[in-house]
Amino acid sequence: MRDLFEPSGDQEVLHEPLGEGAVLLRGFAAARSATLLAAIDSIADAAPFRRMITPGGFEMSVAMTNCGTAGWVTDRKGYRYTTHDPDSGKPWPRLPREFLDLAEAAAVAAGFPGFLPDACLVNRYEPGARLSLHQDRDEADYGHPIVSVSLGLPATFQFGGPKRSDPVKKVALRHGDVVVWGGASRLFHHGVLTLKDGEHPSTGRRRFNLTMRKAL
Ligand code: MD6
Ligand code: FE
Repeated sequence: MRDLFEPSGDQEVLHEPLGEGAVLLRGFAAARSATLLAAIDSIADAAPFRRMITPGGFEMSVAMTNCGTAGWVTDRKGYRYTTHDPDSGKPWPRLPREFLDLAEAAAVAAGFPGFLPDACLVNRYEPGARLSLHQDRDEADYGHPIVSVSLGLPATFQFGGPKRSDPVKKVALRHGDVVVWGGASRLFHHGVLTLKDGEHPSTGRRRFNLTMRKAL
């Protein structure tokens, strides 16, 4: 199944279904990547990337920060959304207009009109970083999709099923790719394999991932 459409201007984008309600929009954010990366720099100036601690006491290999009315955090007390950055006590930086516009456009392209995120988790991977299989279930209403944007070095994404032990499909996510994920597979397990070393013209030895959510 191959479905072509126009995201903006004359750029062609490939629609790849990943599962029920999950679609990969190849290159959807490529034309806006410089703006997105500049916004990530501003967010990190106000709320620096940090490696959070899991409830089990492990330091995550992925460094994280947030913007929006709510931000996702983990520490010894558990996983949750907070309105303030626990490191500074300040509210998370605002969700930039460019993030909101992209999230809405990608959601429309994937068949989820009217998506308005209030939270964006920003992940930063350096070579060796990985994200083990997990579900995103700290949001109040699973009826909303999640819009995920990959920037910089490519990574292998694992897309599993409702059980942690379900087989996973491996998908390469590259600079500018967007995944919109809702519907029946909203609670499916997923993860990111260990980032391989490399050099990307826009981000150097790094991968960034934005996940925009309606958390509250
Ligand atoms: C990442 N993404 O790509 C991690 N979660 O770095 C996620 O964990 C994720 O891409 C929920 C929905 C989409 C995602
Ligand atoms: Fe996730």
